[in-house]
Amino acid sequence: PQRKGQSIALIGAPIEEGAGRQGCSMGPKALRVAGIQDALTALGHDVADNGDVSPRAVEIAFDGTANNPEIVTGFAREIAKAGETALNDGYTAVYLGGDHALSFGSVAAALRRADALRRALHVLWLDAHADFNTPQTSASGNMHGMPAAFFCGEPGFGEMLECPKLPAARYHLVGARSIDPAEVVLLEERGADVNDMGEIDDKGIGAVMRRILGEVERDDALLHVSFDIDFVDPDTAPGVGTTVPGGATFREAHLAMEMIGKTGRMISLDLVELNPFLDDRGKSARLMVELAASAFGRRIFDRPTQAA
Ligand code: 5AB
Ligand code: MN
Ligand code: MN
Ligand code: MN
Repeated sequence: PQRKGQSIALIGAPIEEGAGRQGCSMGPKALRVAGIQDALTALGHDVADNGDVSPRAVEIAFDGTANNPEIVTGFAREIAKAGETALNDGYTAVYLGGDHALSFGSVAAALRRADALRRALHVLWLDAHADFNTPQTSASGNMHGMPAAFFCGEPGFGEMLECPKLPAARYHLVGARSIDPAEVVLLEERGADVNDMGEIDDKGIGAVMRRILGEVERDDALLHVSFDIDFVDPDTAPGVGTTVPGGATFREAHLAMEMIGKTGRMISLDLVELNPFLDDRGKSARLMVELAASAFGRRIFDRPTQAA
């Protein structure tokens, strides 16, 4: 059931070097201006704003194509450290991105925490993309397209970061509509759980989410949710660099987040890929805050008889 009165830690990660264009570094500020702290506090949670991580570049290189590995690695390590500390102190972590390369760190923290508790972790990846490239497969070299391959244990990331491996079957991609050919091969070979937009159109977001969250329940697992704003259709959420038409509606995203909240199993949430430079008068930032609130218990009408 939905956990009331949680302690939530906001962790800002102004990373943009994982993306192909600038602007995501303004994301944490935009989410704060859009009222993330007040929205979660209003739901009865205790919300601490831990500020932004400020990493140093690390000397590192990968074989293949990977842009800005030094600063992306610096961010990943600092994010993992800040996240692990928050989780160990009993907080639910909410990462304010920043591009999706922040998840190298946030998922590492969640996996370390789950390991320490001897619990399984599932990762729910709400995204137009699979983010399953490696420096060997990536055509762009942009590292925001790689974190899922990293934490599922694909080789090629050297000494980037200490991270327990996630079995690919516990990587649940929802909303996909742009996957590179090499990613398709890898996702199939590793047995990742890919749910594309066709699946959502055919079965409905409710059925897709119910099946995934049922697996989380079955494993008595913890859940990390990674919300890439490009999961939502760009007409609804224009503040993104990598727009792909045919995305989730506000209502689909809303239901998904409510269902996540009702499990009471989410230990951490990424809010990523918001590019305020491309946004329309704060529309996408506000949408992200709304959807985060849904995952933390905001309901239109809470029927007492409604099954949790
Ligand atoms: B995002 C692409 N697969 O690797 C690549 O926005 C896009 O975090 C990656 O999901 C998109 O460059 C990364 C073509
Ligand atoms: Mn992504
Ligand atoms: Mn994406
Ligand atoms: Mn993107």
